[in-house]
This record gives sequence, structure tokens and C-alpha cells, in this order.
Amino acid sequence: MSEHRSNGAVPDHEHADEYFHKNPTPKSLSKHQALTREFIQYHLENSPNRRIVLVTSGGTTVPLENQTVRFIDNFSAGTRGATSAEYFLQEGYAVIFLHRQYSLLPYSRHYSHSTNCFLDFMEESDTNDGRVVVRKEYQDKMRRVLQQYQFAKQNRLLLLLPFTTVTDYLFQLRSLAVLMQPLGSRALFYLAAAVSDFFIPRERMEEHKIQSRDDKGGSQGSGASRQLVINLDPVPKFLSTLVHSWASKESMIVSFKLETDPNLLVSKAEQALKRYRHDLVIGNLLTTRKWEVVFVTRDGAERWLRVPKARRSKSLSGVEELVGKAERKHDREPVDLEGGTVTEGMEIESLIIPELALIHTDMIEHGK
Ligand code: 9Z3
Repeated sequence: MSEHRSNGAVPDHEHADEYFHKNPTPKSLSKHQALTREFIQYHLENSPNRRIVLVTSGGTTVPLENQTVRFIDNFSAGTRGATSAEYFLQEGYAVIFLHRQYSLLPYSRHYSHSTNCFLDFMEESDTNDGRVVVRKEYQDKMRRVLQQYQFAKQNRLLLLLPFTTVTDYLFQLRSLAVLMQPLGSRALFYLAAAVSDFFIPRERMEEHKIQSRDDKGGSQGSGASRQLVINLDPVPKFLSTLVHSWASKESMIVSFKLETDPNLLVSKAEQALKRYRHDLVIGNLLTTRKWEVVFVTRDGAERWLRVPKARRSKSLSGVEELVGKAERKHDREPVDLEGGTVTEGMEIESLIIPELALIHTDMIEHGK
């Protein structure tokens, strides 16, 4: 096995081994392993050509205390992962959905959280029979979503596995990758979760809630000058270990690269690909991620996928002027698919997933 060194001294896989040795195994791990084993076995026996994708989704927490009251988190709501899972199912994949607990889920995402509160889609029936019904204007879409959800459920195509902390996530990723090995080239890893780069190792973590009124637990100073100083360690570069040890060599591995600076995006995506030597990095900017992404491949190509202007969903946090600003090379002109009036925004995942499925087909048929 080739050695991947993060600092010129210790190979990445040794950092990973040490991490798993020093941090506690999540309680849910054995249950999740059993569910995954059963899921994979079912598909291997019943549809041997079925492809299975592991979609990771949402943010990871970094607890500050063992009995956790406070933690560090990030912005990810799991939209990318939950939406992508639906399009993978549409492409015929079975999906293992490793998601941050309480983040968005495939299908139910259409009716959850404050932007799509499910109660707003319902009303009391006007026939005075006491029933609650879906409002007329939402019937068609809800029927479609419900049918797709039920299809996935009845055919055992979707396995939901939650995690919370970065440590939970890494333990599960490792065990899922190993369990997916028998799938060979039919396994796809789609790593969309926003994983923390830093954490507090178990040996340095406070057991109880960090107190604000005494000087235990990292609080320094007194009165108005009291500060909480936290030292975080880097999370080992697990992607390297995933590619070179945990996953089957034949599987396809796709990671995401998130940046905020348009000038860095493509070069950082290229660096990641060079370092980990997996198959594809999908780059996205925080402010334009719902409208454009870039595929960076090992042949040096930079390929942009964009939702046409007229079909972009409105987004309060998005910055439309930045669309196109991270583009460095022009392999082909961006195509504006269609103009005209929009009823509903187009989801960028509807472009990403069919494209990925094609690349995956090519890898299955011709090898890497
Ligand atoms: C992504 O870049 C995802 O597309 C987003 C999706 C997290 C931006 P939302 O959940 O956001 O739809 O709101 N995910 C990967 C981010 C990441 O942590 N990548 C690592 C890195 O950039 C490499 S694995 O170093």
C-alpha cells in the first residue's frame, strides 16, 4: 500500500488508526452494522446488478464535554445530501443515507423545518366530516413525493443511518466502507457531509459541563476578562484511508470541496484529488452551491454544471453575482438550457446525479 503523509512524518493511515484507538466506539455502531449487512445482502441476493451509493449528509458536531451540553457545529442542513439521495434513487441506486441526526431526509425534506412546515400543506376538509386533508394546490406534488417515498421503502432501497459527532461519523464511515467491499465497482461513495476538520480528543475532553463561574475546564481570567480557551486537534485525513484501506479498490469515490473564496475553489479541489487519488471532486462555493458546482477529474478537466438563470431557486444566503466567478478554464461554453417562466426552481442535484451515474457506468464497464 502506498503511504500518504500529511506532515512528512507519519502516514495518514497511522493517524487514522490512532484516532480509532483513542476515541470511543459509538453505541449505535453494532446496530447500524447489522442493518447495513442485511441491506447489502438483500440487494446482492435479489438484484446482483444493483448499485449501492453511500450518501453522507449534514454537518458533524464537535462536543466540548463528554456529557455534552455545548458543541461546535457548522451550517450544513443536509439539503445537498437529501436531494441527491432522491435523484440517486431515481437513477436506480439503492441508497445508504448516513446523515446528521435531525438534518433533512430524502422525501420528507419537502415538508419539514420552518421553510416547508408540513402544517401549511394541510387543512380541515370542507365536507364537515372532521378529516384533515392535503390542500388542493399541493395534491399533485405531494402524491408524487409520497409515491416515490413508498416505492423506495417497499423495495428496501433506502437505509437511513444517523450520526451526531465527527467521531460517530468516522467510525460509521469506516465500517460502512468495509461492509460495502463485496459490491466492488457497484459501490459509490458520495461524501457530501460537511465534516469538521478539528475535534477535542477524548483524553482532553471535560466530563461535565464546563463551568462559567470557576476556573476549571479551560476558563481563564476572571470577571469580564474570563475567556474559554479551547484547543482542538486536527481530524486525521480519513479520505486517504478510505481510498487506500477501507473501500474496495474498484469502488468509485466522490468527495465534495467547499470553499468561500472563488479564487481558491478549483485549485483546492485539484489538490484534494492529487493528494487522495480518488475519482472525482465536486467543488462548490458556499454562496452559489445551489446553482453551480464544478467536477474536477484526474485528467485535469474542470467541468461546470449550472442551473440556468431563469430556473434558479431564490435563496436568501445565495449571491448570484458570484455565479461563474470561480471558473478558471473553459472546457466548453456554459449552456443555458432553457429560459422562459419558472414555476419551481431546478435543483442542481438533478444535473449532478445523472452525470455521475454515467461516469459510474463507464467505470463499471471499462474499469478505472
Ligand atoms: C459540501 O461541500 C456540500 O455540498 C455542502 C452542502 C456541505 C456545501 P447543504 O447541506 O450544504 O446542502 O447546506 N460538502 C463537503 C464539505 C467538506 O467538508 N469537504 C471537505 C473539505 O472541503 C472534504 S471531505 O475539506
